[in-house]
Amino acid sequence: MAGKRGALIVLEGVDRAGKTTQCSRLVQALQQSGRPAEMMRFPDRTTTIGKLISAYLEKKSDLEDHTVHLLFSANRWELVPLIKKKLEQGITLVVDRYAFSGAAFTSAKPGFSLDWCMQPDVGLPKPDLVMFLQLSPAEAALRGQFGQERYETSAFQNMVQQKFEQLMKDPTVNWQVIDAAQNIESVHRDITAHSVNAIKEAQNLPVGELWN
Ligand code: Z5A
Ligand code: MG
Repeated sequence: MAGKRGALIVLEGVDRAGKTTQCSRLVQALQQSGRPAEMMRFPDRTTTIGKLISAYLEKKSDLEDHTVHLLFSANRWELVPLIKKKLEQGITLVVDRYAFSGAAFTSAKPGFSLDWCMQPDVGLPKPDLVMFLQLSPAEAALRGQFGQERYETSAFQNMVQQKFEQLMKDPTVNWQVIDAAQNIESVHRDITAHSVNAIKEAQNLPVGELWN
């Protein structure tokens, strides 16, 4: 009998919402309960493409806006064979940002439509669950100042939040909004409950294609 596949679980949200914290906690909890799980993050700054992106985010280089958008997308596509292999092996992948960040961040720039921004990621492995960690700018501010990287300003982050809200209206994606203002433990409990459900539901279904 063929083994059961793993689930593709994505965490999205604004700056300092706790995505990275919660991805690691979730992977740990799944592993401890006997469910094989691994973490991935986008951008994956370790690849050749990822290094170009990282230099851009750190403002060590400038890239034309369309170009960097396509690099972020290419950085996901280059990992698709690995994503598919892990899912087939029954490993659940917990992913820190995905195509939704790609579309939300570039479409927050002047002159970019959300539709254009989504196109390069059409057909990526479709997440079985996307959790949006909701946090107001006031609550994010309590977690410290913005960092020094590109995009880390309140005007830009407000625009990004609006774009995420547009993306969340899409009923073809399994969105769950999580109240990220709760303490780390409570957020973790919510996220784990949704994930365990998604793992159960995904195991006998084929992996879908995003936005297709
Ligand atoms: N980007 C793009 O343009 N296009 C794309 O396709 C993709 C990304 C994929 C890279 O971000 C940038 O690239 C990002 C989007 C853009 N630009 N911005 N902004 P990144 O993922 O590398 O960013 P980061 O440095 O990891 O920051 P972050 O993701 O915004 O933070 P976070 O992961 O959501 O939060 P955290 O690191 O887990 O927590 C932040 C702090 O809050 C930390 O001190 C925690 O201890 C604390 N924390 C966490 N949870 C709580 C709770 N519940 N209560 C209190 N304090 C908490
Ligand atoms: Mg992070």
